[in-house]
Order: sequence, then C-alpha cells, then structure tokens
Amino acid sequence: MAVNHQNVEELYEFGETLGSGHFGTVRMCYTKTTRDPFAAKFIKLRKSKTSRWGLDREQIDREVNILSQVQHPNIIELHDVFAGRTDMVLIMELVSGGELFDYVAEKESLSEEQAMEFIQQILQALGYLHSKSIAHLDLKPENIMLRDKEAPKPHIKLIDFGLAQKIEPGAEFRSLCGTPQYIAPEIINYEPLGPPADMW
Ligand code: IQU
Repeated sequence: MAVNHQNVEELYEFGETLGSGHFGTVRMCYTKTTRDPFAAKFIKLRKSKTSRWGLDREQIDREVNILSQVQHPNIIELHDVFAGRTDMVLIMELVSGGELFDYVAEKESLSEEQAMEFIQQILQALGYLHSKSIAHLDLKPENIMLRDKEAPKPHIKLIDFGLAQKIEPGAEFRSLCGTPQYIAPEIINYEPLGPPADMW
C-alpha cells in the first residue's frame, strides 16, 4: 500500500476516541466526501533513538506491509495510510461490536456452540495468516473484535498486527514480545518462533 503524504484532515473528519494503547489512540473517522465510517489508528513516531515514547518508522511499516498482504473475512482491513511529521495514521475498517473480551465478560456463560463458532472463525483467520507465513504474536481476547455483538452469531475480526511478523519456514526469528498472560513458552524461553506461537 502506498503511503499518503497529504494531510489526513483534508480527506477525513475525526470523532470520538474508540480505544488506546501504548502506540497511541484509535478514533472514529469519516471520509469527507461520502461520510463512510472508519477507525483511524494514530501512531506516534519515535523522535529519537533514545526516546522511550513512540514507534520506529520500520515497526509501523512492518504492520502496514503485513496488513496490505492480507485479505480475509475474519481479519481487519487496512483502507489507507498517512504519514505525517509526528504521527502515522492507519485508516482501518470500523468494527463496531467491541472486544471478544468484553463480550465474554458480560455474559453469564458462553454456550459450547458459541465458543465453537468463535474458535472456528479465529482458526480460519490464523490458518490464512499462517499459510502466508505470518504470525500474529499478540493473539488475545482484547485483539479479537466483533462486527455486531447483538447478532446471533457474531462475526469475528482479528485486529492489532503491531507485533506480527512474516517468518518464512527455515528462517530464525526470536523475540521477547507479547502480553504476559498469553505468551507461548517458546517466546519466554527465547527460542526460534513461528506461526505455532499463535496456537498456545
Ligand atoms: C480498535 C483498534 C483497531 C481497530 C478498530 C476498529 N474498530 C474499532 C476499534 C478498533 S480499538 O483500539 O479502538 N479497540 C480495540 C481494543 N483492543
């Protein structure tokens, strides 16, 4: 995907904050021409090699490259990318049903059938990613979103490819990344990683 150097405010209008993370914030946004809704992820660029804040351009380019390579019903779609002086803005598909985490937390229980339907969709997305040698490396209920939580069978979308890596078979990739509660043993042990790290 070609990175846009135009001012993002000329093409999009921004609304409420939808979420935030270590990277920055995600805001509701609309195209000025057609009012189509999207989610805009604002990522702060790191100002200097020694700064503890912001992300390096290479890290953001990696996320953009990976998202550009994937097209699957259960994976969030990247629509446009803007590069500014201090921020990069990723214009993404809007997913309105919230996190799977909150959906499960609010319910008394999840039926075996619902759990099966969610797992099936998650595995379809992972099967697709892994067939392209892409590992997500930060799979967790906070990064699994629902298109519509009122639907009888909510449609799942994987989000946040900030830690994702293309790891070709035979290549050696090691990293100490992820979220403590969900980290696979091979990551903790600093062993070579691949798509199986997503299956833990
Ligand atoms: C968020 C992140 C990435 C894409 C989104 C698409 N639609 C709505 C929200 C989106 S969020 O950061 O706002 N929420 C996910 C929090 N884990």
